[in-house]
Amino acid sequence: MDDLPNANLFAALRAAFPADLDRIAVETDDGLLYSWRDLERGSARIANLLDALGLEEGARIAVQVEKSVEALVLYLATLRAGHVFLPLNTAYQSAEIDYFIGNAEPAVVVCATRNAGWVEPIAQGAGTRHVFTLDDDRSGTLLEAAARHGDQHTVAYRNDGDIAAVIYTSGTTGRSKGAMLTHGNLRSNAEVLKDYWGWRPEAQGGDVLIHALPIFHVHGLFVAIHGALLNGSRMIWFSKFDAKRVVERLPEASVFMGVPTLYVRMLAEPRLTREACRTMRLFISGSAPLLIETFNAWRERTGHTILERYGMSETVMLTSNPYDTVQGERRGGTVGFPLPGVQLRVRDDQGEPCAGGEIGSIEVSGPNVFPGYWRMPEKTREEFTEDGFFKTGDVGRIDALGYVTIVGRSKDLIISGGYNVYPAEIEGCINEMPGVAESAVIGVPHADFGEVGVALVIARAGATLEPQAILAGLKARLANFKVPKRCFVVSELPRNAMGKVQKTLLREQYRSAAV
Ligand code: MLC
Ligand code: AMP
Repeated sequence: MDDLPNANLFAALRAAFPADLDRIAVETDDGLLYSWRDLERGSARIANLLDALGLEEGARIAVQVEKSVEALVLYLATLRAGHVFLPLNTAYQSAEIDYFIGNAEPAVVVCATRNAGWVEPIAQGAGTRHVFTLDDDRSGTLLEAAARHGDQHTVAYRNDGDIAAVIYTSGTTGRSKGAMLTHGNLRSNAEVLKDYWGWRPEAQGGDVLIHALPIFHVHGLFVAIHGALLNGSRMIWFSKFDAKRVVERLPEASVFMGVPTLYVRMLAEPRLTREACRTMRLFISGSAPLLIETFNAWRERTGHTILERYGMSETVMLTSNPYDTVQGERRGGTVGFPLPGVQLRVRDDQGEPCAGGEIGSIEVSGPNVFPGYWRMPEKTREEFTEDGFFKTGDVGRIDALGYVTIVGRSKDLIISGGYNVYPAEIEGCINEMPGVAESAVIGVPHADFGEVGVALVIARAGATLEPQAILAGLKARLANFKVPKRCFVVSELPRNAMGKVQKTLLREQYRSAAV
């Protein structure tokens, strides 16, 4: 077995570092410079620290910290040491973190110092042996402990099928599932994208990526970071997205990746011009539908055609509009073609293939598709077909030329500013509030976030409910992006013959509620 090359994703990323390790790898928006040597040595020190903890095979390293280059180094170190990275959205509050840590049973938890007071007891309760802190000002106990370790480290040997990361994705019944992604899933996808999106080797001028997404989800953590690292490309690193600042830095960059909200906000900046984009090679959008209006406005203003792609936590990237015009044009409203190696099919309710552009359920397979959900074998079985295709829960069609269009979702999901919100989770919280008989949460159009949640709530007989109090109650318990933007107390909800709430009707009725 040891004769096989090391399939550890870190080994592939490290092999792409430029020969001159003193060159700049990451430049933060506030002017800090990190060389490739800093990434190499910093990840070695943390990997040595993890090794010294004597963790068991497959140990999970759960991380809820603000975005920083040190957090990126922690990710690299976790891969390097052969452990499983488990990133958590910084917006999650204690009840949410309690669930993730309880479910994942991480060996190590890394959190912000300001949260340690409540994270530490949760971690200890779940049997976690090591809790470290990491802040976005290069401080915290993790770096203090790592500084006592050496800066040379041999990359742990891993097979393609070994788990590299667990990404929690909300479940339709309200409880999140941890999608396990292997070194092989992540590496194969990154290699395909390097080629498909034409990342430029240094000899051809190289690339500079503006990284302005959070690093706790697939888009910012895998697609963007792996893209740059696997090409040995510099990143301009924003700890938080700021449309004005990003537009100001465009003339130093060549690649940008964002969710549609980022494009909407940049279009509102008067300094976004063709001239500002003169060095840019590629703008990529994904994680949520890009409105055709945004696609057209961007082309008109900048002269660039946004490349829209489609993916998910369980599969990393699945489809992409073409980079190369030889393969076809980038079509607004579509997510392009299945990536090389990805099989994507559309089937009807009977499981029959949809022919001639008919709409159906999207199913996928390929080296990028995850092996299953963490400790949920039954859920995993349900989500795969008998012949091994993963049911995405997205509804779409494939046209005669092969372009895939997502037309909706069979899963009851709201995508708000690129974050997923599962109505069942919000409804569950509302239904537990005193005086509430029932609730329904729906997604409605929103100019900035694309879609936002609206809650419809029915009071129990004799109870009086205040919409603002309901929203405040949710804010105290849930990550802020999950809190509906509006709440209405209603006397009834439309139902079908089976008694099921008809959310399609509600979405129509409340279409303009959040505009
Ligand atoms: C922030 N708020 C949101 C929100 N983000 N509300 C709904 N949806 C969102 N996405 C709310 C906050 O609760 C707060 O409300 C107010 O807006 C301001 O908060 P903020 O923190 O200042 O917002 P901002 O920093 O401007 O964040 C907006 C954003 C961010 C668009 C930059 O949401 C973001 O980075 N989104 C990207 C998500 C992402 O990376 N998705 C990839 C998933 S991977 P209040 O009331 O508290 O003031 C995936 C697979 C794939 O899907 O295909 O890629
Ligand atoms: P997540 O669970 O956060 O990984 O979100 C994945 C979901 O985001 C997919 O199943 C799609 O519903 C949606 N998605 C990702 N990219 C796109 C896109 N380009 N257009 C429409 N929906 C998208």
